[in-house]
Amino acid sequence: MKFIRWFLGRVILLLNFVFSPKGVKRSADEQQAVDSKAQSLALYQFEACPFCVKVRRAMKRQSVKFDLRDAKNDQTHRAELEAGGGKVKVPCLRIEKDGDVQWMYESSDIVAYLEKEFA
Ligand SMILES: N[C@@H](CCC(=O)N[C@@H](CS)C(=O)NCC(=O)O)C(=O)O
Repeated sequence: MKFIRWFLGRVILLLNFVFSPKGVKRSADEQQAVDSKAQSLALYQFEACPFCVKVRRAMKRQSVKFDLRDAKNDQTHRAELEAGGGKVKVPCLRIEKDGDVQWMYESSDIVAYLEKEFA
């Protein structure tokens, strides 16, 4: 069972690599504004989780980069996610705004948020 899960994870990563989406092109100034806005975000994720791949593809489409935190192997990130968000479920987007922190679960909500903020 563990091997099948690992194998399917590799297939997902391979397909994601082969069919990688194209990122939107912006002027240097616009991209700088996006990069600076994205500094308030971090994604807690597992590398081969299909829902996390879905969110990373949305990031790629929007040409937005922020911290990817491995909540599977990195015990510090895992503990941060559990303490802040309330559960170890991924993907989870950590959004920091005006000193407040919001933890957003559900890949579809995260993708919709990225599209609203960066499209
Ligand atoms: N409906 C969720 C599903 C997320 C999900 O099932 N994530 C799995 C990893 S692929 C997980 O975190 N499992 C741990 C758990 O549910 O405790 C989404 O779209 O984000």
